[in-house]
Amino acid sequence: LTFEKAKQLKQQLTEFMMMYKFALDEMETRISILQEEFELMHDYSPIEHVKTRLKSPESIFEKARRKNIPFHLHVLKNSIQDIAGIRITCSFLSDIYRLEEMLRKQSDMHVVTVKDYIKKPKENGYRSLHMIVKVPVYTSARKEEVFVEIQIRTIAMDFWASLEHKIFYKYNQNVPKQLISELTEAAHSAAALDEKMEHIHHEMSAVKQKQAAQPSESEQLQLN
Ligand code: 0O2
Repeated sequence: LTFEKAKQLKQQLTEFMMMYKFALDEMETRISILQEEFELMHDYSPIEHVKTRLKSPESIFEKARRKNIPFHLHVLKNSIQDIAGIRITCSFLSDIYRLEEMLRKQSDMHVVTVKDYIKKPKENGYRSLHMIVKVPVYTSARKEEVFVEIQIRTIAMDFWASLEHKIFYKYNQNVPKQLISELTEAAHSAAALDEKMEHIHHEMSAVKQKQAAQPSESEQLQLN
């Protein structure tokens, strides 16, 4: 490997990573527009918070090695679809699907796959809605469709997933049986909490609608 060749490879890797960073910037803007619009129209925010992460070149190559994917940038570009990741935490279950619908309606963004681990949780209890989308990124030289993985979940799902992730790494993937069953139990409790919160949310919305349909006290006095 000559110095010139090494310099060229480094430049190619920088350009490769740059497109994912721009794709995340693009997605963040789109999501914040949807959030602001929703807040103005419905008087509450369906999104609690948004977090983005860019896979490091090391973990991209590690994943490629694990999955037997050749180390060529043009192959990695099509085979590894979660280099750019965005995680959206919502308050309520229905907000997750509402957000999915809003994203699906964006005609210049292509939804590649959706994995619904809420309707069909993973065996360990993991729940989340995963979408792989292709978002257009324009640079001075070209337009590129870039893969982004969007994970949408509730606060309870996020709470569970972050603890499970920590435990998984702490025990270097050999989690004691007792802890696994406790985690699964906790996942069921989190799911039950989400159902309960959704129910209360619906009841609140019904009350709000009823109040909006009724004349206010001053309007009532004027009527009399
Ligand atoms: P990170 O650092 O969070 O991104 P693959 O991505 O190919 O390995 P697959 O089946 O295509 O696997 O992906 P899948 O099932 O859609 O899930 C990938 C991501 O979802 C993971 O990314 C996690 O972020 C999250 N996830 C999936 N299952 C679990 C789980 O059981 N527990 C927790 N805590 N998170 C999960 P990474 O790359 O593993 O890590």
